[in-house]
Amino acid sequence: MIIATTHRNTDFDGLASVVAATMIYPDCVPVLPTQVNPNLKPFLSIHKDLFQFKTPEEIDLDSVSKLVVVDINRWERLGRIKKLQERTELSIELWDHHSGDGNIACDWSCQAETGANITLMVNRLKKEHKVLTPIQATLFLAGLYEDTGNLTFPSTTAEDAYAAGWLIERKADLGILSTFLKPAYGVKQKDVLFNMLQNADRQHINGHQVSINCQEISGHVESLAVVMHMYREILNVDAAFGIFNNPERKRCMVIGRSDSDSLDVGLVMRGLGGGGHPGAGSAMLKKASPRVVAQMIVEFIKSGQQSSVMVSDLMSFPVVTLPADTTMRQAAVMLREKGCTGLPVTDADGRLVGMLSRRDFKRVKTESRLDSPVKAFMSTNVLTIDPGKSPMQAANIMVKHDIGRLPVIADEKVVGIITRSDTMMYFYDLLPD
Ligand SMILES: [Mn+2]
Repeated sequence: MIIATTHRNTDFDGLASVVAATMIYPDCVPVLPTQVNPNLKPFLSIHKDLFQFKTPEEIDLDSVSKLVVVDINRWERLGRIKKLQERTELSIELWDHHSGDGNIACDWSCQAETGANITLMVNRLKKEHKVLTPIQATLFLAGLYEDTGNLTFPSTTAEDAYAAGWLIERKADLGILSTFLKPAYGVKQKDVLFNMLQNADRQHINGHQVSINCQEISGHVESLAVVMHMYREILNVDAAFGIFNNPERKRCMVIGRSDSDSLDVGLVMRGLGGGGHPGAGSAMLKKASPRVVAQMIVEFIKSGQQSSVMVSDLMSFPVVTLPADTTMRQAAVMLREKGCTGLPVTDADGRLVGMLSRRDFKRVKTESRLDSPVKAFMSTNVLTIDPGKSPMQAANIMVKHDIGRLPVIADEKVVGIITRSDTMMYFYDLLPD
């Protein structure tokens, strides 16, 4: 007998991958762990007659000749199926998209770091020109969307997006999908979040609002990343760190989320022996006291390891400024010559007093008014930014006030100017070195 199975606390990706396995391996019996994620239950009860899942208890393990493991690479996550580990003559095939240390030795495997495991299996189905029903396509897309956050998580690859396109072509039902796809946020996660909010703290570190929260957890709690994401959003801090201490297992899981590009969570996590990228990261520490871990996080942030790119790196300088008594006629020539849509206006000491833009010429009604000084037409309510601020902060101000440029001010002097396109170039990583 061939069986296909996946991890306990099965998610849509695991479920979809088990169903895909039955299409790839003829006569394969799909085995679903008894414990599945809460959001799978309504789907399973509606589609009960369609998928003939067996529980591990219903399987005569002695008659299993081949085991297909999907969306996991560790025996201890397989529940009762783990007993097959002792069998020597068993053939094992593995489909897994998790990086790192698995412990299932297999005869054949398909492993790649895609955002979802179902992507690997969809690629095979595509190659074999398999025909999918709309229900299968919907289930597969549910798995793909859940694991990639609708293709938004940084782990998402182009392969995932191609697979999604292929599934939509095969009539995956997006309406049904949104009904079943709720974040993996169940009772356990709700309890953790509730406890975290009850003793939430805020600290000011290096100009950042940061919250560091220690929680004791027991057993395995999935989706703590989702909890951290919500926690940071509710507290509305720049960055949030959750230290989840599991005394039985003598280990601490640290998860960080940041919304500020000047606080790189990935760097902090690398300092703790983990990893990640600027917005999200995690680390696993053995035998560490949560209090010490919290101190380490504070130290890493204080030591100013954080990113690096500032407004001063992106701004243009020197800046052409208009003395306040320049006439509108002269200013028009300047704007045309410099090819810009606005210029800062300064007083005799070089201090910023206003901003003149092309728009302001609309208020020049008569020819003679062109001889009036710019200070009569400029806007005096000028927003500025410090050279040490982050590109994200500059972009936030420009978006919020719908302006295209910000004068950069240091010691009351205009030292540069940063435009919307400067920040766009930075976000899309298009800056010349
Ligand atoms: Mn997965």
